[in-house]
Amino acid sequence: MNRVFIEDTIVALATPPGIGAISVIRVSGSDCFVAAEKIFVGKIKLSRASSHTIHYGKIIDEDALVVDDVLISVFHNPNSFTGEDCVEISTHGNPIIIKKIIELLLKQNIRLAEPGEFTKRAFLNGRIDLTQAEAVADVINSHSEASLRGARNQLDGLLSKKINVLREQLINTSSFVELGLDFAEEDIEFIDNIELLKKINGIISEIDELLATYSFGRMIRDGVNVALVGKPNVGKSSILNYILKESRAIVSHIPGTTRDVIREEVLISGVLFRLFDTAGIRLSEDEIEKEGVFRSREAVRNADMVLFINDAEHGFSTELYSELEKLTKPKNIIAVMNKMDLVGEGYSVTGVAVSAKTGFGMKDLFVLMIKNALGGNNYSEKTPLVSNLRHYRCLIKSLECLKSALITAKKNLSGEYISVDLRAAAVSLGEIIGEVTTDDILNNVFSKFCIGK
Ligand SMILES: Nc1nc2c(ncn2[C@@H]2O[C@H](COP(=O)(O)OP(=O)(O)OP(=O)(O)O)[C@@H](O)[C@H]2O)c(=O)[nH]1
Ligand SMILES: [Mg+2]
Repeated sequence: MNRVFIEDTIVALATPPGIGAISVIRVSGSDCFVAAEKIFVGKIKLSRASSHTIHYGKIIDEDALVVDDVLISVFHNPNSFTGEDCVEISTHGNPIIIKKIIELLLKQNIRLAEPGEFTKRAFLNGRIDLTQAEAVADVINSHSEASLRGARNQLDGLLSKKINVLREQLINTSSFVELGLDFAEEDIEFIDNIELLKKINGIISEIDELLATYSFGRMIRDGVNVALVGKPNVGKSSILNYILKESRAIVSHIPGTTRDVIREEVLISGVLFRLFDTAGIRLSEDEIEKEGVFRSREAVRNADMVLFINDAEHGFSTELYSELEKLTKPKNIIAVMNKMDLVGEGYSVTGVAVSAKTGFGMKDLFVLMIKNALGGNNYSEKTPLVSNLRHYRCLIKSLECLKSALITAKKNLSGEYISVDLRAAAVSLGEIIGEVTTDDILNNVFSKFCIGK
């Protein structure tokens, strides 16, 4: 679906601002060759150069002074990232040079790019769909290997392909229903009610499957929020420090040491964990500690995973465990027994046995944390994952329409109602891949990008 894209030509620095070995200035649009040629002296005219070739030369200013020697990469439409004619100028990485070259380009028929505008053009020119455009931002912003793999999965179009298949099925089904309406008087049916119910149910369960990947997809993309909670003095802060390999939180033998929630990030096996060390939970008259304990409970509510820490001196607190079960899903709780160095063999343990002092059992704890984060799912690299709230919401909308279609079909009501719902369900799926868009959706998606992308 290559749409012809006649727009102004845009320029931006594509590499981070500041000093570096090289910087890359990106220019995209129909005037880019003419504009670059005006400031470039090289062996070849850029507009005549083949696509995907690189050319050495000098950038000169209005007084014919050399600004820098550069390499210019040439891309002819439609075979560029944006789908337009495009040049990328590699310069020495000095902000003064960059400023000068961009100024020289701006004096021609070129303007500064808006955030995400290169990617937006790639989308509008049909080079990528909307989920892939969003994945470009995710790839750039990934903080862990796992989130990078998730973004890669989306950029490769796994989600788009799945959505496209479902959307086509929906459109086909509603076409059959509509055909039936046209031939209602002849009493010809193109899809019988049983077949229709089967189709709708099939698509509902596929959407359910996609929705089920969301909590995993989101954790992989944004990191896993882990609350370290337990009674005072069990060694929560010691465990945090052990995991971080630094003395981040104050540790003392006095119960009630930690008051504020302490937040730190750590990568374990390529997954980002955001750890929240909290105040030990107990009844306290102390105003500050009371607030700390209040915040501990908040941390449990907001966590994807709870490390419920106990110590071998005092044993497992069933009463606090019951309280935690009310604050979060039990499957999110990992019971940990700390201070195992203080007890002999044969001590019966509820949970993972560890010692923050000696490091005993910590590897087992990490394995369990990873396992819990993956939620027992056997998702492979090829499983389409939903990790974006916008996609999640569109899927929910689509599901609601399908459920309404199902009710109508079960009541054997007129096909008109069914087809309206099926069409609406298809529109919601179309919104995910950008087949159906509004300016609001596009602005929302692309404003999150940086300039130059
Ligand atoms: N022997 C032994 N002592 C430990 C271990 N972990 C922590 N401790 C000691 O237990 C005491 C309490 O440790 P903290 O890490 O401050 O405990 P906490 O759970 O953060 O306590 P609060 O912040 O008061 O709720 C300190 O004296 C630690 O040195 C361990 O594995 N073995
Ligand atoms: Mg503490």
